[in-house]
Amino acid sequence: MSRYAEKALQGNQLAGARLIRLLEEGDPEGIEGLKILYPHTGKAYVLGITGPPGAGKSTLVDRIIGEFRGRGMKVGVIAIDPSSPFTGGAILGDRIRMQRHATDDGVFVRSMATRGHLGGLSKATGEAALVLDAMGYDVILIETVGVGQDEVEVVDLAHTTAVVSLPGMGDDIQAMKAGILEIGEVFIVNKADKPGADEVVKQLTVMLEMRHYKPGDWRPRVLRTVAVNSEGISELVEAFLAHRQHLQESGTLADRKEKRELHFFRELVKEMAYERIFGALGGNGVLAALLEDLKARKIDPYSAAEKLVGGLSCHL
Ligand SMILES: Nc1nc2c(ncn2[C@@H]2O[C@H](COP(=O)(O)OP(=O)(O)OP(=O)(O)O)[C@@H](O)[C@H]2O)c(=O)[nH]1
Ligand SMILES: [Mg+2]
Repeated sequence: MSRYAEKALQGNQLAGARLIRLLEEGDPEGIEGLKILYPHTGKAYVLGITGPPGAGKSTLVDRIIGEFRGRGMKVGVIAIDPSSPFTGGAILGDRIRMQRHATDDGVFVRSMATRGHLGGLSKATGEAALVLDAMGYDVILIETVGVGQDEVEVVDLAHTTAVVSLPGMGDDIQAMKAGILEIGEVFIVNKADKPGADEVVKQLTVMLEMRHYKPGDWRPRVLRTVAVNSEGISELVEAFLAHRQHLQESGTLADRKEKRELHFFRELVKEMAYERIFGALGGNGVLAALLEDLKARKIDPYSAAEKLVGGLSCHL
C-alpha cells in the first residue's frame, strides 16, 4: 500500500506532489500509488493552454484559476517548460505569477521540466494529471509552450485546447504549425492592449473559416484578452465551459477519454514488452549476435526484428 496514495486521495497536496515526483522518477512506489488512485480518476475537465514563449500563458492561467475558483471549482495546474528565454525560467515566473493562490487549498500548481522523463513528457504529464484528478481537482490546466512534437502530444491529453497568440504575430500566424491551428478549440489573442490585436483576430478568423466543418462540429472561438488586467477572462471561461458542454452533449468527451486510456494502455504494453524482450535476450547472446550482424550489414533491421520477435514464445 502506497504511503502517499491514501493521503493524496484526501486531497493532501504534499502527498500528491510526492507521488508525482515518484512517477516522474519512474519509482515503482509511484506506480503502486497510481493503481490505488486510478478508480477515482476520470472526473476532471482537462484544459490545455499553449502558445509561444512570453505570450502571457502563465498570467492567463493565474486569472483563469481565479475565475474557476469564483465558480466554486477546484483547480490543479501543470506548468511545463522551465526554459523560456523570455522569463528566464517559467518555474520561477509561474511561482511569482500564481503566488496569490498559494494559500488557497483549492489550487495546486505543479511545474514540470520539459526534458528528462523516462517514458516521455506526455506520459509524465498524463500521470500527473491522473494524480490531480484523483485528488479532486475539477479542472486541470496544462500550460505548455507550443513548439515541438512533445508539446503537441501533451495538448492531446486535454479535453479543450486553447491556443494563445498576440499582436504583431501576423507572419507567425501564417507560419503557425497547421497542427497547432487544427487542434485549437478556443483561440486567445492576449495582450489586446497592444496595437495590432484586431489584425490577429481577423487573420485567425479567416484561417478558421477555411477549415472544413460538418454540421454539429464545434466552431472554434476567437477571443481577445488583456490578462494583466483580467479583461476578457470570464468570457474565456464561458467559452471553455461551452466547449466542454458541446463535448458532453455530442458524446465526444466519452470518446476522447476512451481513446486516451487505450492509447495509454498500448504505450505501456509497448514499453513493458520492449523491456521484457531486451531484458530476456540481453544475457543469452542472441541479441549480441544480431547486433553484430546488423553492424556488419549482414542483416537488415526488418529481418533482424522479425527473427527476434518470431523467436518469442507467447504465454497468454
Ligand atoms: N501588455 C500586456 N502584457 C502582458 C499581458 N499578459 C501578460 N503580459 C506580460 O507578458 C510577460 C510574459 O507573461 P507570462 O505570463 O510569463 O507569459 P508565458 O506565456 O507564460 O511565458 P513563458 O511561460 O515564459 O513562455 C509578463 O511580463 C506579463 O506581465 C497582457 O495582456 N498585456
Ligand atoms: Mg509561463
